[in-house]
Amino acid sequence: MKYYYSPDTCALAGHIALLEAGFEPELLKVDIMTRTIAQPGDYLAVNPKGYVPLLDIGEGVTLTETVAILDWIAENTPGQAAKSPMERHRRVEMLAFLSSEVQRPFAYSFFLPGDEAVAMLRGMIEERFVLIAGQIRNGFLLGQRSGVEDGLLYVMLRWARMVGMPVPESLILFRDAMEERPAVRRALREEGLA
Ligand SMILES: N[C@@H](CCC(=O)N[C@@H](CS)C(=O)NCC(=O)O)C(=O)O
Repeated sequence: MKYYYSPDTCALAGHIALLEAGFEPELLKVDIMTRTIAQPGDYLAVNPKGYVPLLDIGEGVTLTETVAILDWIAENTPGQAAKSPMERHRRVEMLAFLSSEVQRPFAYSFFLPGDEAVAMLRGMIEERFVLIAGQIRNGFLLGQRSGVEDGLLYVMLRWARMVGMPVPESLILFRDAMEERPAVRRALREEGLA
C-alpha cells in the first residue's frame, strides 16, 4: 500500500487514519506546488487531479478524495466498519461536512487575495466549528471511540491554530487529546511536523 501526501495538508487525516487502523503504508511525499514526487517524478502521472491525498491500495486500485479514502479505511478496519447503513451514512455526513464546509473554505482563504474575502470565509469556518463543538461526545465526534472523522477535524484544528482562529474550548481540548494519541504522534513525526 502506498500513500501520497504533502505535510500538514488534508492528507494528514488519511495518514493518521491508516496508522490508527494498523496499516503500514509506504509514504510518498508530493510537492504540491510543482506536482512532483521524488520517485518517479511526475505526480500527475499518478494522479491527474494533481492534489493529495491518493491511496494506492495495490493491484492497480487507487482512491482519491479525502472522504472516500477515510471511508475506505474505516470500512476495512475491524471495529471501525459501520454496523448499519445509517451508521455509515452518519459518518459520510460528518466527513462531507468537514471536507466541503470547513476544509474547502479554509483552502480558499489560504489563497484568495483580499482581506474582506478571507475574513468572510474565516467567519463562516468559525461558525461551523461552533456547530461541530456541539457534536463532541465522550471526546469523539461519533460513537465511543476515535474514528477517521476525528483525524480530519484534528487537521482542521491545526489549520485554525496556524492562522490564530478562535475555536470553542471543547475543540482545544479535543485537539490536545488527539496530540496524545500514538498514531497522531507518529504521523506528525513522519511528516516532519513533530
Ligand atoms: N477534494 C480533495 C481536495 C484535496 C486538496 O485540496 N488537497 C490540497 C492539500 S489539502 C492540495 O493538494 N492542493 C494542491 C493543489 O490543489 O494543486 C480532497 O478532499 O481530497
